[in-house]
Amino acid sequence: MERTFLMIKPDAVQRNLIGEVVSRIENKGLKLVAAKLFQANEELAKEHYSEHVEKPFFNGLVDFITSGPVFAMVVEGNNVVEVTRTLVGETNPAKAAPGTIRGDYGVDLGRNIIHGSDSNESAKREIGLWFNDAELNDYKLNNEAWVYE
Ligand code: DAT
Ligand code: MG
Repeated sequence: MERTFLMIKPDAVQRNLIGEVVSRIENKGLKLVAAKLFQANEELAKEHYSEHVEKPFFNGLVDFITSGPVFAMVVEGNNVVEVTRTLVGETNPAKAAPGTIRGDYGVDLGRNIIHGSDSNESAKREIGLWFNDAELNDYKLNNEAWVYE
């Protein structure tokens, strides 16, 4: 089992979409290991998006992500990075397929509803930035044998 970091962004929090998005993650069969509504400061936002520091959209992205609370999550499952990136959809909601979270709820690139780690290494780094060990819950869901072969 792997873990990934997912974050419902301030646009989706303001649009009352937390429940809708979390439902999709639960319905998929994945397990929530941690979750919190949390307003990031500039330092955390810059660290989280440090791979994009040279991009022209970096400052706007940091402003957006710190503009209100996000709903940060750690989610566990087999192959969870790939599974959740597929669930989330393409970066630009205008191009994301219907049925994906971004495809169903977003329109503009800078208001794309949710973040999901893009590799196991990013997941590890991002989980460590947003959560401490005591916030990560180790438990077993009793439906696992019905999700995984
Ligand atoms: P993703 O969130 O799909 O991993 P990314 O890591 O390339 O995409 O970019 C991080 C976020 O930055 C993305 O969710 C939205 C924003 N973004 C990406 N490319 C952008 C661009 N060309 N203009 C404005 N915002 C952009
Ligand atoms: Mg990314």
